[in-house]
Amino acid sequence: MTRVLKIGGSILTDKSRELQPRPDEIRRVAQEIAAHPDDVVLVHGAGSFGHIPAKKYGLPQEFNREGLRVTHRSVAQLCEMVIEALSHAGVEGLPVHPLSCLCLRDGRIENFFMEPIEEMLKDGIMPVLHGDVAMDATGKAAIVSGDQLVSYIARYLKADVVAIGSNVDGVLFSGRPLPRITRKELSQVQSAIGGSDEVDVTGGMRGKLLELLDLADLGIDSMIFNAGIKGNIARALKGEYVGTRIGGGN
Ligand code: IP8
Repeated sequence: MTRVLKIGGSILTDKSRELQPRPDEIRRVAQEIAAHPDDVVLVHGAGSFGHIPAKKYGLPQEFNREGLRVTHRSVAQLCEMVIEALSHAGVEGLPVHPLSCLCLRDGRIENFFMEPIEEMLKDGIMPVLHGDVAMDATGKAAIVSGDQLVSYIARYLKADVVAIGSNVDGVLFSGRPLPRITRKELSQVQSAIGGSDEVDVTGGMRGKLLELLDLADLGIDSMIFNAGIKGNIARALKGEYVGTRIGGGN
């Protein structure tokens, strides 16, 4: 059972303060993942390690070489903390930095060298990816969100479980999480679905939903759930739909 799990940067970091991890939450998340570690590709958001430096340097609208370097360096640091916590929880993971293995065109993944991820899975190693800066064949500076990575990887690996954990209970409509959403229903709820309250250069909840609806169009359902609630990550990894299910099911 191949599983693609994303844990949002709002869980792992304090998104209002640059380079501010939440060590207790990183540890808890690692322990929950360690309870169901097999065939999991882990993607984490950039949180305040990515969105704040990216915004400071005007990425992705402006091409800023220093901004690319500084932003990548700090998201890689967060990735290292996640891998360290996983190792303490008994799971060996390795970093797969998107900057070095994929290329975008107009902000969308065009080429992605997936073999290292497949080999790691075969060898019982958890690949750990993250939202990152990336090169774009059109010459623009670019950012690849963890959500876009989830959607691409889930499609490529034909994942059985696809789950995006954020700090809200799912896709909220009138303050309540929708149990399920399909593309047909999107127009009715779209105006109520926001971006993000914090600094976010990749589109917040709307960005997640659009990525996952693309996946649902290919027959792969997914979920957006609250990873801040203890136990939810384990439930999601077992394939239980928590939060909002994206897609129509079979
Ligand atoms: O937190 C954003 O990734 P996300 C990546 O998954 C950067 O949206 C560098 C801001």
